[in-house]
Amino acid sequence: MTSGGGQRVLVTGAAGQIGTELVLALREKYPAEDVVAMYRSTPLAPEVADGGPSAVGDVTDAEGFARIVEEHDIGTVYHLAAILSATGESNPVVCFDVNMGGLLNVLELARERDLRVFSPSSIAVFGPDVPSEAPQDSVLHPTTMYGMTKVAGELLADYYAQAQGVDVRGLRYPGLISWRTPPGGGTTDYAVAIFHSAVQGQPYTCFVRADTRLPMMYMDDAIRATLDIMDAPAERLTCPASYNLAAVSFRADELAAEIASRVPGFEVHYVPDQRQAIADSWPDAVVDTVARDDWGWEHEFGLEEIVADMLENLSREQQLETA
Ligand code: NAD
Ligand code: AKB
Repeated sequence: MTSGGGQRVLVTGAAGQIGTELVLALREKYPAEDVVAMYRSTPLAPEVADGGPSAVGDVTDAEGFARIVEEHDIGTVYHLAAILSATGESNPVVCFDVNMGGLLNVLELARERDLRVFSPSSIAVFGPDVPSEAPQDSVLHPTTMYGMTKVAGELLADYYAQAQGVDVRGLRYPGLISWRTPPGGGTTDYAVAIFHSAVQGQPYTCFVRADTRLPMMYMDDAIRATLDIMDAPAERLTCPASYNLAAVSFRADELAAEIASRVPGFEVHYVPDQRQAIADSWPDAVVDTVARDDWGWEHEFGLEEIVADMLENLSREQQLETA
């Protein structure tokens, strides 16, 4: 076990899109009873709830969170509980409270109890003034509250690492595509919702323009990157809390065309809403050569592989539901 203070691992936000899959992956890597799934109101997926320990709590409640860490003998926290970009623009104060207050509670406890921390960042740290392919070292002027909390979260993580000696690591995930758990209120959610319509034989109404190009990644790659960066030797990491991470970039209509090549007759209509402005504020792609050089990051899934795997898994799930 690679934890600091205690023996076990805690995943906050364990009912979410990433948390569900990360808990399952960690329970493959470590004994299942050593991986605690923490959630608030959204229930855990049955395979997470039934496969090991869990705890109910709110990351903005410092005392309650400390109790969970103490009771479960936690040494490493994968801190995924957050409010994402689209929900964050509807509720900016809640977004600030959860994303900043929750992270501060996690990092303070990490300082007191010698915990290791994974704290994800996002392509949302970038604003409209970066090049269309954002380099690792860019100006960070996001236009959303979510992006602002991610920039401040990276700075907070760097502060706790440098001034307080906390081992905290993080990745700037692109939009993540997965079939097991629906995404929780982000701008890149169209790249998941489109598959659900396709397997149901329905047309999809896409909330961004056809020519919207964003950085994306399959969940399998994101989970592998998460486990790899936590295992990487500290001396290899030149920007431990804020690595650009890339896999593929595609326009919404390129994704639709790839799906239509496997689902004949599939139709997409484009009706942009307020999420278009968020998508337009993010870069088309990110440059992740520093992650590749520092700790050997390589993605495995391109657009074709993502589409094939998504359609296969969602079709199987749908057949099971209707059987
Ligand atoms: P999600 O919305 O699917 O899950 C987040 C979970 O946090 C939810 O289950 C929610 O109930 C929980 N939560 C919210 N407020 C809470 C609180 N106060 N206390 C406890 N739990 C609370 O999000 P996700 O997509 O799994 O994202 C996880 C992390 O990864 C976030 O930090 C997010 O910013 C980051 N990220 C995600 C993506 C992506 O495409 N999914 C991309 C970039 C970065
Ligand atoms: C969102 O769209 O908010 C997330 C992200 C890229 O951070 N998927």
